[in-house]
Amino acid sequence: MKLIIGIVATDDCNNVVKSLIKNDYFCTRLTSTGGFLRKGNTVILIGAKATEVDKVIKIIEKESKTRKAMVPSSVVDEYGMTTGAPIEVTVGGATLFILDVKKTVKL
Ligand code: 2BA
Repeated sequence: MKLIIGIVATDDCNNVVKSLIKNDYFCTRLTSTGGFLRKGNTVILIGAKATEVDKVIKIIEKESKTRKAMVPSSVVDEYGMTTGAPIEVTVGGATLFILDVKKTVKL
């Protein structure tokens, strides 16, 4: 058993979750905030068999779009980055962490 922790843009979350459910995967969504941009994003937890991990990754990949985001001047100033002008960064599609699960219990 594996735990897939996916961080996705909130705009993509509904499509990712819909597609996971349609394909018979169980998932949990947690509202979260990016540490750097401090914009809302969503963490999706998916418990799946090790043999299913690649299929889950494909579903998330298909539904998550990369996008450009501006780093606000306040963040640029706070972290003392470059000239203090706003910076454009590429965000997403998704950041995934895949962990081994020792035991799963549903009571
Ligand atoms: P944020 O931390 O708000 O980061 C948003 C985007 O800002 C990142 O996109 C990246 O392009 C840029 N960025 C982040 N930290 C930076 C830094 N120290 N210097 C320069 N640019 C930086 P993504 O890499 O696609 O990350 C999207 C979101 O996924 C992140 O939002 C964060 O919530 C999460 N994330 C990404 N990598 C992570 C990691 N290694 N551990 C935990 N969370 C992660």
